[in-house]
Amino acid sequence: MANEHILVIGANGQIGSVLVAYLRDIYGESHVVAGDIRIPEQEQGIFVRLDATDANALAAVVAQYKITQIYHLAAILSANGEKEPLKTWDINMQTYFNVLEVAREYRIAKVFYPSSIAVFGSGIEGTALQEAPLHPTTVYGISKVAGENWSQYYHSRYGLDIRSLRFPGIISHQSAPGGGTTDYAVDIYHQAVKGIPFTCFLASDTRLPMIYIDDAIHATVNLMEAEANKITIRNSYNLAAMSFSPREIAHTIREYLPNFEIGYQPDFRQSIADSWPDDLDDTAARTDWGWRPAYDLDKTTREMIGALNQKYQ
Ligand code: AKB
Repeated sequence: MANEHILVIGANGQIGSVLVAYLRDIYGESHVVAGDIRIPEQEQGIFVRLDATDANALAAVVAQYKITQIYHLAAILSANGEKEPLKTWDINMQTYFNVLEVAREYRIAKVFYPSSIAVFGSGIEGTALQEAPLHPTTVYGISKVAGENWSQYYHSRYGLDIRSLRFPGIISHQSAPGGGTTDYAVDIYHQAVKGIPFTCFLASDTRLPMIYIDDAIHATVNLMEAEANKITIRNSYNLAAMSFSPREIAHTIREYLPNFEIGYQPDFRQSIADSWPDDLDDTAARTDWGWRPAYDLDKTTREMIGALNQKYQ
């Protein structure tokens, strides 16, 4: 472990900002390099300004810090992606090709690639099985399906140890999510704690799979630390924790903040949400490397309201 040198690309994003601190606790501060195109408000530990579309810049960081593992978290998400489809495809794919190639050339031991529930689309009613057909409706989803297939290809052709999770919407208080369809489930807590009525961009009964950030981080690191012979899925593992609608999350918030008000004005994100499954079957993750979520909706609401109360005090 002491010899690991980890690069997190997209370190200032919703997952990265929590993952970097978690990895530094495990591996030591000097063993984790945070890379992002955006300079962080507060620099802690090693930070490199990195545009992951620049293959040479990425290779220079990998060589300089003798990187042995890469977590590639940079991507344009589902809702923002629909505003500029071709740019989204270019950025999501170029950055991943650069990671795959640098990993091959520098013999990186392990790569983490986040996939998403956005890989699913029409043809699934209710719960998406691990082997469900993938017919994404967004350019983000298309890029994630392509990324999953390229992961499988680099694994079988070059033996690259790439591990991946199909993340549900992630709920966190540490940083704002950036341009996804599940963002409402974070924004709603901020508004509720500030005492402002919330207008939801999805209809009241739109159920989507979600996960609390601590569970998302544990799943990521547990998958990366599992023995290689336990990993039977080389495109991406379904990952499930909870599933709820805007009406249900509002109901749990009212248990803490009884005056909280919510209204509904569905926009273009409704059709994206409608194309995603209500829930995922994550039996493979549970069986192969022991995945178990610790947070349901009630526990998530308690954590979010507690943390945001402190933030806005
Ligand atoms: C999004 O909404 O685009 C993301 C995701 C589910 O991958 N949060």
